Amino acid sequence: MWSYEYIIEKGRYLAQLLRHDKDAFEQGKIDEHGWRKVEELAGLGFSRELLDKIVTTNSMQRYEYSPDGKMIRACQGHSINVDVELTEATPPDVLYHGTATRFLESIFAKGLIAGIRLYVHLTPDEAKAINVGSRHGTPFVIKIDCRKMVADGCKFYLSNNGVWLTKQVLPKYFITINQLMEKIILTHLHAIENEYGVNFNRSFGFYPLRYGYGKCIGVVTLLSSVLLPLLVVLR
Ligand code: HQG
Repeated sequence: MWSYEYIIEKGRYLAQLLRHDKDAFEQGKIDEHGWRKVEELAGLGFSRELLDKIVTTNSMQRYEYSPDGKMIRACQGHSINVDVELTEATPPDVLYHGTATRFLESIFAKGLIAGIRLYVHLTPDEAKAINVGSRHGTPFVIKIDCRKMVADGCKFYLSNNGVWLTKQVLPKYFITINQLMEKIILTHLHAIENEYGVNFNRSFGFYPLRYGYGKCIGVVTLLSSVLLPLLVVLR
């Protein structure tokens, strides 16, 4: 009886009412655990049937009812300061964050920050991360070394709808950046090898990238500033 578009539109409005309605939170209409009365939402155009339809058809299972069915809340994604009783859990070794290329400069400098939301959102599903990123522009997926984060004491929470949440992700945990840096360094190394007919791997008997991109930058700087001019002269 409702069109797909109508349900999507109402779902978006519901997300706003449950995650970001600061006035309602301050007036006590949303409790400390994020619950809002179904009865009150009826006054805002959400009949019980409509709520049922939104809850059951929502592709990401964003909403849940209280056990007695009298209240409803969003599982994650809030900007209002509620405690939705998230479960602390150990994440998979790798999770993805979908963003847009226009944010990368700031993200590479500061890391991933929660912004207006309470947490940074991560997913084990790379395709989903691309979708999330494309909402903001040209998508870019950052791969995160959660194993290292856990080893360093960072906490992760798993929302009831399967989204992984953490307070922030520092750039040192971005596997993507390491990979990008490796690619850039390798490209330069190969270009230098081709240009000067040398093979660093053979010549020096080790593979510099094993030692991390920080040291590699040092190696490349050293090669380009000292050794290469020397090679050119000796040749
Ligand atoms: C970016 C959806 C500049 C961040 C999804 C993102 C998700 C930075 C944007 C959920 C930054 C925030 C959340 C930094 C992060 N500098 N930009 N240092 N750190 N950003 O909408 O993750 O459909 O608040 O990369 O499934 O896009 O709403 O977060 O691009 O789980 O249910 O700042 O929303 O769920 O955007 O999406 P958002 P998000 P729902």
